[in-house]
Amino acid sequence: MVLQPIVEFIRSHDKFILTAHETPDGDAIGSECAMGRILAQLGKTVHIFNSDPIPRKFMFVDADRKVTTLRSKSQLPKDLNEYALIILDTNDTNNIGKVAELVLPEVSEYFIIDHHDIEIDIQSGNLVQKNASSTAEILYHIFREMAVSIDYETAIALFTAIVYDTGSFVYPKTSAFTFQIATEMVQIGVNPNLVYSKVYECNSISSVILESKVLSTLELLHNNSIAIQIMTKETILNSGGKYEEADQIINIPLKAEAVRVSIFFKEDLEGLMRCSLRSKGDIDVAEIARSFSGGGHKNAAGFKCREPIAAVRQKVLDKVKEYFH
Ligand SMILES: [Mn+2]
Repeated sequence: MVLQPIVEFIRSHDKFILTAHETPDGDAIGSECAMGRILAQLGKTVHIFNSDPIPRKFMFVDADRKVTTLRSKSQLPKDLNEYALIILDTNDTNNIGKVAELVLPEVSEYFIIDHHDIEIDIQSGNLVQKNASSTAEILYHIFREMAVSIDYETAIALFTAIVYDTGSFVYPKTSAFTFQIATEMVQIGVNPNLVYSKVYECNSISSVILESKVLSTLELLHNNSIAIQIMTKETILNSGGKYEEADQIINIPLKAEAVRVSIFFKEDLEGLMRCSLRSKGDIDVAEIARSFSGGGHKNAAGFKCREPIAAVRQKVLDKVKEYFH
């Protein structure tokens, strides 16, 4: 891994804004919090701004209560042009929402750290390690290179990010090195059962109701090999749950051996429809997502729907079905 450019980037700036992708997940939040603590340790000024709120289940990771939802310019530091921006867990500047509009054009420089598959060359400095299990895993390499000390809070953030992004150490990019980092984090004091219970057993009751409502939309096609679920704005409102609480529902159909692709259309409260895709084995859903201007990993990807859902649904199905011949 070529670490010198990011080490140099960190050393050469004093003020940082950290951000991650829209609807931040465990890796996005954990990576921001870990990087935030390390930069603070190095004496840097740090702010964390996201376009969407931190999901309730990841609040325990934000020990310093630094993760802020960016709503207006007035929240930003006055000397924004003296700040450098680090974009975590996405390599697409169209995927950072309000930060792209209010921060990106104003900062002196930006740097991307990510592990999603990418085809185009990024213009800015960047560190994209496609084989890494998580962005947090890349951060671990950077921290070791810089010889900073990883304290308990930083270890919790890194461990949670890795647990989330590897589906508890089982997704395809999980490596022996992923386990080595986890071992070290546990040696620092992280309790794996505590992290599990925070991430997977502290959901709201309304999120469970939301899950049952979405699961009832399940449609099975192509000999049960393709599963489709839909969550509308009304479904969210009727359940009392939150958009971000639906992040695991897409994995449920994959529990069936026959299901090889799970497709999930989800509308947020602003009416924006997104399509998430998960697959097992050789079906490359990142390639499918890219044909709709999205992106991701081979087995987990997504895109924003720019056309009516019925039309997108058919186009996605046509693309997916190509993999079954
Ligand atoms: Mn990630």
